[in-house]
Amino acid sequence: MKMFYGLILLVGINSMLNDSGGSGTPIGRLRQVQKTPESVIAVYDSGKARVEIFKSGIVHLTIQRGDDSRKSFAVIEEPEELSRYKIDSDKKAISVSLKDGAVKYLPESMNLSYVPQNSSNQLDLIGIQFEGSGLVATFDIHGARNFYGLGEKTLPYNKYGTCDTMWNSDFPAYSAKLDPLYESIPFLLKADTSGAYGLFFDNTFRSVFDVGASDSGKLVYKSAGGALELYLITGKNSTEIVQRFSELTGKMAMPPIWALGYQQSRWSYYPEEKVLDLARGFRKREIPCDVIYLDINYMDGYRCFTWSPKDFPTPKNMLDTLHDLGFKIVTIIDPGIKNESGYRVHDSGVKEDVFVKSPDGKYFAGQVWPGDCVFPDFFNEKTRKWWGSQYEFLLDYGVDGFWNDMNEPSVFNGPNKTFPLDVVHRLDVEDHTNSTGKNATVTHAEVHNVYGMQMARASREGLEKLEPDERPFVLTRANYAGGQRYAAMWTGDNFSSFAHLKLALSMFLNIGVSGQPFVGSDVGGFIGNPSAELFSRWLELGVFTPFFRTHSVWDSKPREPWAFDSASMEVNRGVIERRYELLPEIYTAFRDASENGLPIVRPLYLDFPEDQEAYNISDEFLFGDNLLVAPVVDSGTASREIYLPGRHSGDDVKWRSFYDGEEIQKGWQSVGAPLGKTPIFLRDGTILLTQSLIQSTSQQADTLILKIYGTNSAKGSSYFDDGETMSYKRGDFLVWNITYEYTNSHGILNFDREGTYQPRYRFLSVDVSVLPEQRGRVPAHKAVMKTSDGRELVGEITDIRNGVVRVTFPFTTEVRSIVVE
Ligand code: MIG
Repeated sequence: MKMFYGLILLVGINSMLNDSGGSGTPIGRLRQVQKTPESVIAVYDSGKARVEIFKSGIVHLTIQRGDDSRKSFAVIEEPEELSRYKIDSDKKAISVSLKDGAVKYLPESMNLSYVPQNSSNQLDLIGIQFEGSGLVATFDIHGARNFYGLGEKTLPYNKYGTCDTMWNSDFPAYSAKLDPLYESIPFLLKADTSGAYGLFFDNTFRSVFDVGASDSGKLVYKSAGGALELYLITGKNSTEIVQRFSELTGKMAMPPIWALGYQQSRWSYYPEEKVLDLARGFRKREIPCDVIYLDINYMDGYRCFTWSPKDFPTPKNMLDTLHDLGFKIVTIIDPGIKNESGYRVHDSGVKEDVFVKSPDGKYFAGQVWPGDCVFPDFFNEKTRKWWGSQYEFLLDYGVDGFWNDMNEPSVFNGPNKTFPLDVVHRLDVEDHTNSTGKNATVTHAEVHNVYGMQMARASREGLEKLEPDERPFVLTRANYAGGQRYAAMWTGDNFSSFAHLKLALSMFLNIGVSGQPFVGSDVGGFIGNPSAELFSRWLELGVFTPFFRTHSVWDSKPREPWAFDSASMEVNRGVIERRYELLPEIYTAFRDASENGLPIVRPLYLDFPEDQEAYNISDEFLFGDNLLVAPVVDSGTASREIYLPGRHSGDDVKWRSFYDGEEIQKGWQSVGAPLGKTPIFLRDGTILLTQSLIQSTSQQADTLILKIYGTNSAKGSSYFDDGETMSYKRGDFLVWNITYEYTNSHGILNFDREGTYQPRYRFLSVDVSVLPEQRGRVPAHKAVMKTSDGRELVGEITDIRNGVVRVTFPFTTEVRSIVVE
């Protein structure tokens, strides 16, 4: 991917001794500045700096020792032709003017400055030191005090004043202060009312972000090795920056719709009869559920790609029955392969030579669940193909999706619970070039943070190959920037407490702006036992969590929605039902995220960048474009303080209660929130798309129900496809843009259709007078649908409840308009 024009003669490291430039670095003095079609390169005695532009708005600055380069694991874009931009370069300065600001690199001092167009917060790289094998880069942040992102992090929500480490780590029952955790996304978003920028440090070694913690005016970035690989992402606001970051590193693929349903997990449900009982338990009690998870006990002695002959003697029958009951099954798969000859996965891996090796050329072995294990080296294609093909075993039984755990990697007896740092990974040759073009290995120290992402990649690519027309579902615990392309992720082994419920949400918000929309936490907390109240409250958040799964440790008490008392079962059923009623909105939010890269669970500041208050709120969020959710994250309360944004921004947003359409004032206030009644709000002017109840996505809902939350006008849009195959990529989808106008005592809905997909609803209902001020005003004497094929259908009033009138028609995508009078 990266080609260098003008080979540089490597000068020995000794040149640093008589080195005057580059603040004492082993890079030496500036020799010359050269240009290629895509880059400007400053050549030093024994290193170089390179400036490139990605995706109009991203400046990529590399400062490195030597001449090696490695293909990024995260970045999927190519640099653009520099001729498209205004660039001046000479030995004094390389200056780039972009729409949102000016970036200047000074080759002599190795400093960089970014002067945004509309912000007081300039950013300057004021020093870079290469120390030992590592580097330290210091930035003057010019008074900026609001930083977000950095992926899966505990610590305070606003990263200013924190020190965060990138080193994928397995820490069960982590505390709210523990760092690092399972995944690393070295992307930092500065965002405040004056403007925003993003900093992506695409260096996969252990690294640390000291965001004003040691020196209140500085961001200090340290990495244990490699180069400064800085992508400075400019844009007019944080929304644009997050979008550009997702263009650079890729977007979530559209998941199968069943992965949006409610999911039930436990370490572990076994044996077979227990799993079947669980499934029947949901159906018997009419609590919707789509997926059951099998944790490590389904395997034979924890050997991947096997079934326990004792506890799962007839897996095919079990899966058939579960499918008949409308469930999908996800099984866990760990990277550790039992080091045992005679075990077919081990033997074929040895034959194909896919396992990670120590420097002495022998396989590295470490202890995990199966005992002594060897580990696939997911960094090369041969191994990834081998790994991917293993899934055929489980697919043949009918398993639907896969859960990759322990892939930090976590090794019970490894140094620091992982691989030794000198373990050798074999890269794809084309991913790593040096002057000889041959060096295709790296040490674990360099790529530790990417191991989990490459495992998820191997899993996804394998499934795509085995079942090309199915959308894979892969869940991963460890990940790196760009990993949203391969898998959903969950926040690992959290704890049953209200503090962790609150923490889960603030983690989702930062993970979301770091490019990963498909995220969730173990509902109820993995370790410990939630009270009935905590569990119901966590389910309430779960309804609006992209990945919605209850999961708990092996010694936890039962945690099915009915496991507490009958009153709480009723609450839990109602909460889970809401997920299914809102599925058209939720599915549409997934579609939007897969196209625009924005989070599904979205911090308020993304949509309200001028509202100062929005930057401090980590216990409320926007869900998709229309909803604002303020879950209760404290115990023993039936109300909460909420903040409705838009007060300072001069824009004309108005908020309404989801439940009765009442208008709610902007700003701070207290609202009622009894158990099961999550505070949910909508933007005034929304047509909300909901559906009648189903018990799982394997059923077709009877009725699509439009709810109009607008006085004089409203709009809504919804995306539909078959929910499981790739045919949407061939155009088989439907996007409906719907508008509503109220004039002359008529309400008129207009439907605009794109795509050919035919949803199989039987009825289309419209709740015409959700808003209190419309009750009586739209009495719905008569409602008439006109279709594009010239039909006129008279709607039937099927319900009048609390003054809300529901009119119902046969469902047809030919609908052009509905007039209510
Ligand atoms: O060492 O598979 O985070 O969800 O239940 C523990 C057993 C291994 C850790 C995962 C958790 C899972 C558990 N696993």
